[in-house]
Amino acid sequence: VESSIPEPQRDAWKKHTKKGFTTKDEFEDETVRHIETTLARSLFNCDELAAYSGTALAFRDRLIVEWNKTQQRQTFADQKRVYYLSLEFLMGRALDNAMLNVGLKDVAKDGLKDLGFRIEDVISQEHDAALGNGGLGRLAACFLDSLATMNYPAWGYALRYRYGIFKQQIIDGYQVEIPDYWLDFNPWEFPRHDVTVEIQFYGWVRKYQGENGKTKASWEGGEIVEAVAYDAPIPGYKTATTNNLRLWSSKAASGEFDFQKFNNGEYESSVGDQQRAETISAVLYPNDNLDRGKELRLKQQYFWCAASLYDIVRRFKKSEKAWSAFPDMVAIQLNDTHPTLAIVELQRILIDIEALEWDEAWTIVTNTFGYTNHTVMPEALEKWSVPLMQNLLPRHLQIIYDINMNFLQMVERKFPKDREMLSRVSIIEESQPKMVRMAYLATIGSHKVNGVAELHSDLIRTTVFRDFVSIYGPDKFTNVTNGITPRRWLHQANPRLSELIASKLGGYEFLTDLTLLNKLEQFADDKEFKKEWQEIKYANKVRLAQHIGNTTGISVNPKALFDIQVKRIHEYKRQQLNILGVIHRYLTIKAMSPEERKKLAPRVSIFGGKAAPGYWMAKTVIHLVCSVGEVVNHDKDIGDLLKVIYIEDYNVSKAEIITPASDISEHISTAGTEASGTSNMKFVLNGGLIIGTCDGANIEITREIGESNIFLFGNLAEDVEDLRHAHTYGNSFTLDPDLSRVFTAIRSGTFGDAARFNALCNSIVDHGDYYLVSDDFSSYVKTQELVDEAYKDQEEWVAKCIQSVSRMGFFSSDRCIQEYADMIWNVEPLVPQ
Ligand code: TH1
Repeated sequence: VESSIPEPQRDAWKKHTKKGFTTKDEFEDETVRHIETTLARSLFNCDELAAYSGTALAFRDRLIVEWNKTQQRQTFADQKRVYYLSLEFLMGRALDNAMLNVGLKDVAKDGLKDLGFRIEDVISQEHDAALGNGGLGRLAACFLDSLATMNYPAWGYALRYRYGIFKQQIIDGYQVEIPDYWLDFNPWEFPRHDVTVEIQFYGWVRKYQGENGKTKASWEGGEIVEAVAYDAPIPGYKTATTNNLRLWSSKAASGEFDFQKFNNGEYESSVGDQQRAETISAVLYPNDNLDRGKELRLKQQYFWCAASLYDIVRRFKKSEKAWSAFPDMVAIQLNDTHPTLAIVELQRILIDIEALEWDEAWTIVTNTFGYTNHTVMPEALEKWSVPLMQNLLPRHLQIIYDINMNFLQMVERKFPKDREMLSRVSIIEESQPKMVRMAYLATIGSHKVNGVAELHSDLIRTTVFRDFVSIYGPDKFTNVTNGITPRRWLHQANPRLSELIASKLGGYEFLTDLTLLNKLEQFADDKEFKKEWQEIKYANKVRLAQHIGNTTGISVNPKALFDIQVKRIHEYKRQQLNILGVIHRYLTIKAMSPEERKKLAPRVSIFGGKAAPGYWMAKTVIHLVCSVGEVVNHDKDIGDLLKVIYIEDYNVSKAEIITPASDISEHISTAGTEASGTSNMKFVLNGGLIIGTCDGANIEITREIGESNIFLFGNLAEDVEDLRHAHTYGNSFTLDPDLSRVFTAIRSGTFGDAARFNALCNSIVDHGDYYLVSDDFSSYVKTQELVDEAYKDQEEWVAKCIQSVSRMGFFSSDRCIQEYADMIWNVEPLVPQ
């Protein structure tokens, strides 16, 4: 449908085109107008939530202007776009980010003050957009920020979950999950009821004779669910580029809602169909680094991939280019294997619907896709049962078999003598039932595969994808070390530090070229600068202490060393090692004389993070931390020397308060298990030091900031296999006496719930200690003692912090996006004007 306004009328149109506010007065005007008319409130009943809503709507209007222009510009430019497919986008709050990116936060601050509000109170009314579990989802959000800031024509595609990651309450020391219904009032999304796609499930495949006598296939029958697009603007920092994040929502297809049934009085079954369709986008699966193989999850994946590809193909077809030009116009990045079906769907569209030959289609497909691997944890590698896929996606399963056949024939030609190789690399695992290995499918269907930190990329080349390296050669496999956006994680979360840095560097250019931070290094010995630096850290700790006081009732001393571990709770991340260390510290203090105690550096051990609802051991760890806190925090012998805090409901907006307040943070995964980690980068960028293992991006952080600025400990990845072997097959297992003392205290009921905590101890003592807690315990404890010592010399400590921050330039997500753009996507920016 041609919908553009005819030339003669365009002047009238342009006369009324809105530019968006720029002054304080205009901001107030817009905000009050929204509060009074859009929200139908007045100055007699405008609470902070209404003030937030009005402010958000005023900023939204401003974003829309540039958003529309950006989309037009990108359409006219007719150049390659990037599509980032991710089942998770952990966006957090949008208002603060929008204010800073368009450079009008100060205007809003003054305007809100005029209207009777404090900007912080208004900002904190916003509900986090929490469509993700942890690092993988937050990485996708940082990438969107960088893509827009660097003016890349890029779209994000995801699902519009009605419920994001659950909210966590800690009740009597146990995690309780509360549904996160976040769509009540969401000014940032735009329903596009005219952008819909019909998505098919189940049914059968009909074979028929095509025009040229060839056998063709068509997917028929089954049921149809409708995908409706919802769009959210993604503003770049200090640029007019405002990209689009498109979220798909499921509903019963209009033709499908059975009015016949409805009119016949079968009300319930007709409503049931409706609800079943809506279930697809109802809820985010709350597992981080774990695949549970549920049918509804597969439905989500296909629904989202099919809708996104339909959209991408529709956009391409408008350009009327030849199909062979598709990879010149479209780059699709797969965030882990969750969107792997997009590969199969594009092949299906090209051969079944567009009638291309298999080989021609497959060349287009593989040139279009890139795949990012984020984990080597075996339980996280996705596999779908063949019978499940046969039932839900019969045509896709056939295409997967054909992809596999072609691939295996190629492998056989290349390695004719190696029969074992074929079963090792087959997409289909010959198990009972047979399984589709999604990581292999994603690798075979992409032109590049990347890991997310150097160690991780080396590991995947030598483990999961070893055979594929010999088949395709090493160039198909590459590394793009993760990064974070300095806009949110420095400028927004830590405005005072950002301002201090800007005052020394002569402006805020470092926010778009983080390597400029290196000019800070010369101030590492500057007395005055160090004092200001310390004051800011202290103020950030006071703020966190207030949050802790308000939410837990426990008062912590902001002068104490803040030791923080916040991330999803997982055995491989080893929160258990941390809490066992805390117990060791507690027992050690208890055994000290008052004189000895006086020499100690007071410490606050802060934990936070969600456990997957079905992960019993992770929940046990949470309970242990809370139980230890209950004892330690009320022990008169201990006082300020040790406090143990569990921060409830760790999420993006809490991270913005927590990260700037750390002295030391813990990144202590078993070597070789944490693909990258990204909070390690956030903490160092905010002037905190880290204690960590030689794992993930810790290794590159060490290389950049220098070994003397990080507290490394523990066994290396290369030794993990032998250590595990020794646990299982070795003769004797002698426990470190300190760890033994800790277990004795736990088992004797010092912290209550001895039965449950026994199981945790036993996983280490009797059941193979898969995560090597016992192997790393003593070096962990010793390294923590080094931290205590180092913290006493504040001059030296602050110098380390400044030096570290000055060397963090590499870890900007802008650098990642540059690498993806150059090495994988081959796309150019489109700079406004
Ligand atoms: C995480 C990795 O564990 C982490 O090390 C990395 O920094 C982050 O991704 C970003 O690259 C992962 N999250 C998930 C979530 C699911 C499945 C696999 C992974 S890997 C659901």
